[in-house]
Amino acid sequence: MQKLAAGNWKMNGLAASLAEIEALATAHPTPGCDILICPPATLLSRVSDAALGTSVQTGAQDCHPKDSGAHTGDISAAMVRDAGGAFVIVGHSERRADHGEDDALVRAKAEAAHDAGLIAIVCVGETLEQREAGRTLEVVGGQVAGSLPDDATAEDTVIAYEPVWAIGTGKVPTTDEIALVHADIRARLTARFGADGEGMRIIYGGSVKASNAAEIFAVPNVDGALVGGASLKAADFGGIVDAL
Ligand code: G2H
Repeated sequence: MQKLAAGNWKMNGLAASLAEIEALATAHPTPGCDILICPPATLLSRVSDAALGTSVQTGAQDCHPKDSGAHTGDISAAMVRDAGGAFVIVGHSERRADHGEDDALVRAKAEAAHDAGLIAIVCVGETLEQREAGRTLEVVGGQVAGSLPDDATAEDTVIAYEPVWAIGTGKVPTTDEIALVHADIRARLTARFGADGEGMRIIYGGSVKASNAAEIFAVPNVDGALVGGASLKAADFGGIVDAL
């Protein structure tokens, strides 16, 4: 399967950031992996235009489960597609925490993404408290079960495992810890989706940078990365792309 280097700019990026897209595309015209940038919604259209015809694909960081309507401040999956996006991140832990999103809502968002023809990147991950209580596999397994639509396929769905305590902290699980969780997710996906579960990409997120990317990508069942801070600069993100 083609691995995925996905950049999540979170609430960062202004018009000047478009130069980073140009630099990234120019430096990686024929990468050995899929390259994705998810800018803030305000920039999606312009980033998509800048990336058109290059190796860089674009996506959004969230979508509403409904197609349209009175939902102030939200954007629909169809709007993401209309703005040039091919992917959407759903259920990121920052949205689960900041906006009270639960598995049922995340699943509805993933279904909306699929209906609009988008690839959904469904995020899961345990808190430090849950890890220390020995509940990592139970929590992550429950999120995988509850957040994925029944008709998810290897083509339209990516799982992002992001331990909440590793996000933006510089702390990264050991490669053994990553291997254990990714293998457990893979087993659950295969049990539920068969061949599609075997082919579904499971990417790791949480303080990935160029200096630790190769080590993380060598872990079995790690099919790429979801990258926050280190995706903001083309030079930093390019180092991660090169490691895939
Ligand atoms: C995890 C990740 C991107 P960072 O949230 O989704 O962020 O790489 O900054 O830890």
